[in-house]
This record gives sequence, C-alpha cells and structure tokens, in this order.
Amino acid sequence: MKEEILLLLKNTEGFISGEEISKKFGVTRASIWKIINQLKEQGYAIESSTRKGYRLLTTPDVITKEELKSIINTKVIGKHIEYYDEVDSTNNEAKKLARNGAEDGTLVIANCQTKGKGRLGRSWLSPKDTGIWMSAILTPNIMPSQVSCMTLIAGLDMCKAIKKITGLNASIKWPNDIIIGSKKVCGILTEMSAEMQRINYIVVGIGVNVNTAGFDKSISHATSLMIEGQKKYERRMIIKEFVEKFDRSYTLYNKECSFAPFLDIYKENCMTLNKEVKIITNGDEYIAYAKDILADGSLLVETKTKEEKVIVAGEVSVRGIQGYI
Ligand code: BT5
Repeated sequence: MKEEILLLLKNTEGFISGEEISKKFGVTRASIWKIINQLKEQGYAIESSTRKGYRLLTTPDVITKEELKSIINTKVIGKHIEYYDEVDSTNNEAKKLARNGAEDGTLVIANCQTKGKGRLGRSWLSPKDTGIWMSAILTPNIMPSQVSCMTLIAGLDMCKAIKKITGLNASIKWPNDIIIGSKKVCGILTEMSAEMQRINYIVVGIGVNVNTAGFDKSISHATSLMIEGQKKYERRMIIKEFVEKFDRSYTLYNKECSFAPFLDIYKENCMTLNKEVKIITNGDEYIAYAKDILADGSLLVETKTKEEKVIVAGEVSVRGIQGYI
C-alpha cells in the first residue's frame, strides 16, 4: 500500500486529497495519514493541507523497497526487493532467502551492513546512508563453471551505470573491481550453492562507495564517487541504472550461455589489459604482462619467460606492479 501511495504522489502534479486517496485504495483517511507520516519519517518532504490534501515536494536519497519499485522498470532483476535499514551482510541475508526458495532476480538491499564481507574472509566497510550495499539472488540456467562470467557482467554493468550517472572515468580492474583514478570504488563478492552440473543459486553482492566522505588509513586504496566527483550522488539513480542494465544482460546471458556478446565492451572498459601486473596465487607471486581477455572471461598473461598462462577469476589476485592498481 505504501508503495502505491508513493507512486500516486509521484504521478500527481500538485495536491491530491486524502479523500481521493482513501477512495482509491478503499481504506480510511486515518490509515492514509499514517502512511504519509511513515513516508515523511523516511525523509520525503510532503506538504499537507487540510483543504487540499497532500503534495510531494522532494524525494530524498532513500533506497527503500517502495522508492526503488517506483523508479525501476525491469523484467526479472528487482521484481522482488527486500530492504533493510541494517543487516549483517546482504549476501548472508540473500543466501538465507535463496535457501527458502526466493524468486530469481530478488534484490536484497541495506542502508548499512554491520558485517559486510569481502572475498577470502576479508571485511567490507559499509557505513549507513553513504553506499550501495546490495545482493542479487540469481538462478540462471548455466553450468557452475560459467558463474564467474555472471560476475564479470555485473561488474561491467555497474561500471557503465557509474559512468552514465556521474560522468566519472570509471574502469574495471579484472575481474570485477571498479576503479576511478587509481582507487577502488566498488567491489563484488559472488557466492554460490551448486552441485557438479547444476546451480542451486548464485548471490552476486555489490558494494559501491557513493557519498563516503573519507576512509581510514588502513584502506588507503579506497575512494568514493563523492570524493572523485566533488559532489553528492543519488544512490537510487545508480541502482536504477545498474539494475535495468543488468536485467537486460541477465536475460541475454541466460539465452546465449556465453560471455561472447559482452567481451568487446568488457575489454574496452578494462584497465588491466596491456599492462604489467602482479599475479598473486596461494603462496606464489610473479610479474606478467596482461595480454588479453578470452571468450570465457579469463585473463591471458605472458610471463617474463614468454610463457602464456590463463588466469581464471577467483583463483588468484591481480595487482599493479607498484601497488593496488
Ligand atoms: C570485494 O572484496 O571487493 C568484495 C566486496 C563486496 C561487498 C558487497 S556489499 C554487498 C554484499 N554484502 C556483503 O557482505 N558483501 C557484498 P575484496 O576484493 O576482498 O576487498 C576487500 C578489501 O577491500 C578489504 O580487505 C579492505 O582492504 C578493502 N575495503 C574494505 N571496505 C572497503 C570499501 N568500502 N571500499 C573499498 N575498499 C574496501
């Protein structure tokens, strides 16, 4: 009901009377008043006049289910949204929902994470009001070995969304960190439950630092869109742009079961190529030249001894030779 009333206010120019709203939804004017107050508490500026009714003045940077549903237009991704003011980790929450049969494309979004996770047990700083902390539950018809492509595509779509909304020069550090300048603005953690030949579900968790004012010295390689662009951005508009792009990509990937349609555009957006990189494997480190991205999304490198190696996402870390990038 809150969702519908918000949409009605958004689509009404000027005032709409409490009576008209209550007639439309078949509820009392007191219930409408209660919902309007809840929206005000979430930060919506709504003018109330005893004679004229209600009028929406401004929409804040909220990323609640009602707000996102009122602006996102997709077929699969985000048809169902779960929003939390605070949660330990949206990936953990998404996995719980997935185990209970959540529908394909369900999005789990939080305003704050108390135990945000990075890869390999690392932590991900997720303070309230400043970032996008969200996870998509997917049940695609692909083999477990193809899951890393799904993550590459999510990274590519978020990179494109950031560029479109902010105009900042974002690029991808293979496989799926998003970088501006030489600092990381977005990270992705994909988790899955699968059997040998079949995926039960994938959870693609994405973290974007949007309006973070600064970072602790311990993560000096982190940045935010606000730091880079010197202005605040609306998280909901970045989420909308990403989700609508990813919805189309997901449908295409499910149909083609191949990374090929995304390869060229991925390469165009990837800053790792044609550079010396440091490959960090379990207990070993070596310098190599990043030559190409292959049709399955893996990275082709050439070592100092001219040996070619194919690096599969998830198995190693790739760093710059001087530092993170
Ligand atoms: C990642 O890990 O880059 C994946 C991050 C995924 C976060 C999302 S948020 C929604 C969903 N729910 C979750 O619980 N997680 C996902 P990794 O490459 O391992 O990077 C982690 C490292 O980045 C840490 O060890 C820190 O050094 C650094 N770091 C921590 N918080 C950061 C932040 N907010 N921005 C940039 N770097 C950060």
